[in-house]
Amino acid sequence: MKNSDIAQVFAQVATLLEIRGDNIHRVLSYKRAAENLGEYPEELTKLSAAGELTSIPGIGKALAEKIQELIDSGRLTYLDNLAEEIPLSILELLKIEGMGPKRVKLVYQELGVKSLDELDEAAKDGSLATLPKMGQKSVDKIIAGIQALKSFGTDRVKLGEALPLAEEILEKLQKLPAVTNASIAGSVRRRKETIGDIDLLVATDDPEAVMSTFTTLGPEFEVALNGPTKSRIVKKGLGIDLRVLPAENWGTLISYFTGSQAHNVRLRERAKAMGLSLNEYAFSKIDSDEKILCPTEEDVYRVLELAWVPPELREDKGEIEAAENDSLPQLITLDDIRGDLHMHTTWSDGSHTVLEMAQAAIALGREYICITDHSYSLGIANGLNEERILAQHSDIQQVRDQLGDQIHILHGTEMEVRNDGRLDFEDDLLESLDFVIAAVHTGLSQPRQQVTDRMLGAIENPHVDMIAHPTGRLIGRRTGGDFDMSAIIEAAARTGTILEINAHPSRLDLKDTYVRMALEHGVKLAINTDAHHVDQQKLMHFGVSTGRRGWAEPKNIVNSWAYDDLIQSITM
Ligand code: DGT
Ligand code: CA
Ligand code: CA
Repeated sequence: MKNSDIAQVFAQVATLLEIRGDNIHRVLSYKRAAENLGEYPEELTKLSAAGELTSIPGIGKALAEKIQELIDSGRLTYLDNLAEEIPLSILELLKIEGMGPKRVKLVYQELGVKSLDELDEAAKDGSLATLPKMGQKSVDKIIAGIQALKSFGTDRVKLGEALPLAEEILEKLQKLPAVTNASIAGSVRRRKETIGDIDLLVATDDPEAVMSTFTTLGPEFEVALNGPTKSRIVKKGLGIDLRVLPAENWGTLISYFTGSQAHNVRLRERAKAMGLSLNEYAFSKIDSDEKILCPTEEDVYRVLELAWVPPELREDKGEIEAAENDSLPQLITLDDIRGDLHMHTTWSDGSHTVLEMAQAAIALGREYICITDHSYSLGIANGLNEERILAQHSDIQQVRDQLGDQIHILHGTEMEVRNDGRLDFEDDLLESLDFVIAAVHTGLSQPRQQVTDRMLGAIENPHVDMIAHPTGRLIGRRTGGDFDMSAIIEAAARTGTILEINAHPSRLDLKDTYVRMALEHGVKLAINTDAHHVDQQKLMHFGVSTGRRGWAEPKNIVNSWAYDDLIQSITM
């Protein structure tokens, strides 16, 4: 049994408990356990054999016994008992926008709905609309949500899933002796937020050896196509293409298969205007048979008299013109990032203490972090009230004293913007904090004007420094609030409020296109991990990629600034 399988069982328990309306602390302890187990770097089966399961953060004796039962028998009696009360199949209903735990429970109890298809039916035959607090608008939203899930959920996967798999396979191919070049291409190289299929490229003089390794990676991969220069394997519905050419073709090969298609069309047009044709093998002179080989990608752009274009920009959104005028942006890089302004600890729903989060940040080379636990009206996350915020202050001070000048630790909050637009804390308290984040987590399905006004209210508050994950979307799951983004961007620019690029691969919010829009209006941005676990601090690069796709430079990203400059900017 894999760690992720065990984690999934615990996540199911947490969700079933939540639907049942169980004690919040119990729900959270299973959620935390699921997170810790899924991300645990060593195999749990090995740990259990050594009797060391309780050394994992968040795993006490009772949970360790449950893990043991799973490893020994492949089942968990506790989950089986819960599933007798509430069928497991209804968990998929939670993936639909507008379906929270309470509604899922209601449709099951009142209508006997326990699958997507049954919910679809109930929505369309009118029975769903008979439930309390369920107007026709909600019903329509649910129908749309089911449709979105059906198309979105099966077609494309998140970059956060595709990139690690692509890197894992690439590493195996790179190790082969005859491989001179190997790279990820396609939308993964461009770091699009969702991926249709993975594209891998290899330059070698021994294609057979490469293909044979690629088509025998393991039983989880189905071989869909096995050719001399092109093969395709499939893992759980996700396709992985591999193309192999000799090293002399590498530049044109990687340029061609990185795309995007729109960018390639522009490159070919430009080639044509210069009397050339361009494909994955080479440039060819149109009036003769002469070929121009490009061993590197830089060569391709040089032939076209263009500056090399970073893959994240290759969408035909002005990058060709910029490459022509030598005015491409100096994009933000992971190395530019100095701090992380949004993270959680065990004070609310995080898995690690302030000290552990700070130490992990130091290990990643961060110069500053901000501890931003949830505020009290987000009960599900064990949010802090005023009293606990004050208590947290001494905790943070202690860690500052202990770590000295290794890192700056700011004390902040991720404060709820409540459904009626009021904020969780009074101005006095906000004034006393180093950094104030406001966030909309609930009521995201409110009408456009209402949900936008709530956000604008937070932006206009002089104590609010930043808006977290501004649209509230979860990729592939819910589209986020129906915000008037122009109004929000205008207000953020005018008030100097920072908008976040949340680096979690399920969020990437602001998304690339809004990043670009915000920058065009002079909005300051921050790229934060929103880590609930020490390991999640490593997800920063996904946010950086999103920033790059939105043409962000270091000057636009406040947490790439020196500490003193950041402090000056937020206390202004
Ligand atoms: P995806 O897989 O939907 O996330 O997006 P891409 O960009 O990875 O698209 P994919 O896998 O169809 O092709 C990889 C790149 O190869 C694409 O960006 C441009 C290039 N390419 C080569 N031949 C074709 C073609 O016939 N059609 C398209 N659409 N792209 C092609
Ligand atoms: Ca692809
Ligand atoms: Ca492909």
